[in-house]
Amino acid sequence: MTQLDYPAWLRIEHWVNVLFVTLLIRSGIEILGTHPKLYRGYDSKPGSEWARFTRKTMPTDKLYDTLDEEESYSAIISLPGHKNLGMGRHWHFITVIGWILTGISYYILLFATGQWHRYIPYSWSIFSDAWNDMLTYLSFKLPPLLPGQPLDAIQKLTYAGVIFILAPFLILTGAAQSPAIEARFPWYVRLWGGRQGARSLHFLGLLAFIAFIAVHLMMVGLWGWIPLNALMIFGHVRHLSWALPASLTLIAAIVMVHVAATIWSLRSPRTVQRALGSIISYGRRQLLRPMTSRQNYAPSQLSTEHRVNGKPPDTDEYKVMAVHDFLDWKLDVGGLVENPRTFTLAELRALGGKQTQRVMHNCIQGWSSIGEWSGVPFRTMIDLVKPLPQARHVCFLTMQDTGRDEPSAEGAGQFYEILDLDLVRHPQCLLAYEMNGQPLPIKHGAPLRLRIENQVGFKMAKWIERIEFISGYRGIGEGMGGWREDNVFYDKDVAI
Ligand SMILES: Nc1nc2c(c(=O)[nH]1)N[C@H]1C(S)=C(S)[C@@H](COP(=O)(O)O)O[C@H]1N2
Ligand SMILES: [Mo]
Repeated sequence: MTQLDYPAWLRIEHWVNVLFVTLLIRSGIEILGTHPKLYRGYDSKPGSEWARFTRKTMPTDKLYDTLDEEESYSAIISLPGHKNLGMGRHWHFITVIGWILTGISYYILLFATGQWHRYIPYSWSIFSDAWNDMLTYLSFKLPPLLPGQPLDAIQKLTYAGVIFILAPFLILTGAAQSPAIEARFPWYVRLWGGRQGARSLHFLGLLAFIAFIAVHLMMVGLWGWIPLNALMIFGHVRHLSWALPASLTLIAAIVMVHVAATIWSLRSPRTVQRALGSIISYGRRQLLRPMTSRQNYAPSQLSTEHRVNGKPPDTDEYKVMAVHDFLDWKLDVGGLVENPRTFTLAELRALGGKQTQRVMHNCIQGWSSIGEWSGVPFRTMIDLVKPLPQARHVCFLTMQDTGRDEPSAEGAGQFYEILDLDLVRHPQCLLAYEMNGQPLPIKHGAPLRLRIENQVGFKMAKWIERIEFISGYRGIGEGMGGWREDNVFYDKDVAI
């Protein structure tokens, strides 16, 4: 049998893993804080949460939106803290890429070198051994190690569980929260008991990981911090006196990375967004972009309540239009097209080819609901206006001025979002004027909003008044691809 020593790759990957897992935990808590409530099933009906991490109560007598529910957590527990969902996501995703690559190389090396003997049990007796170990620990003694192995039975089982079950479980429940994956493989969401089920399980996985870390640290202390750290740092116990300073130095280095990431994110979020976003977007585009939405939920699955994000235009002009059922409203479609057009709502309705889809809405904050939307498929619009060859993106401009309509928002100016042309050609990309068989309600974007089912909610502009085909967007707003990207540093490619 292979000698179960501590080869260099094992030691290096152990410490890299400590860095990645702690970054994932803190950035994950940041993401949780933006909608600090957990639900079962598919949707997040207000009041139906089984856990909440906020003391805020929401008004029942006036319209509030989901940004009002957001919590600001301290940077001690979240990365970077203080309501920075965009930054939290950048760190979560960049780290998960590194974590998955480390994990894959770890699996390969484990099996290639025979080190898997550490973790894979040989016989069923390991369970009774583990039980005995547990009793031994409870009587404040240390149990025997397995013959020829560096671990006792309970440790071996726990490590196997963390490496082969818990880590993949976290990755799988994470993936189940990607709108692109959900849209393409609705059965996969069902597997986890729905979108909110997956989110809740992802959270329970986090708790399990935290519990593991706590017990692991306790065990290392119990069995001997110094010799075990010597093994995990140097691979042998010949320099015992260096083990304590070396382990403290490593821990300090990991803390330094956290502090640097936090300060960097709070001081220059734009740089973090650009640097991390470009790597993440690349990966996401390769993996998730090709996924086409194939959702068609049953009418019985429609959510009875839909949360709202964004406050409606607060102008007399809009209110008068609303009173007149948007008779005076017009949609301009132009930019780099052969046939610029203007439509009234009646003209849009008369276009024909009305499409209806029952789909799940995923807000970047983590809440979801299933709704039925009807309107003009965006492909019909493309055929009508005929984009010129140089058109590569589409900009959706709205009647909402965030500074005016949502003074608590972090940013100001006209809300707009830009999507790549290949995305809006997807079959379930819709200019919706109806929701659940009724004219679109004001809070959900009347008279016209976008539905793009393999993306996160913030790309689906509500209260649209103009659509422009463009060749690039660096000159628009802050040049990041939308109001949210400009003002709150969200990533542009939001298929997860
Ligand atoms: N004009 C405008 N459109 C918007 C928003 C906004 O603030 N302003 N919020 C977006 C976000 S973040 C989400 S999740 C969805 C919410 O849609 P709903 O309010 O109909 O549920 O709208 C999107 N469209
Ligand atoms: Mo959202």
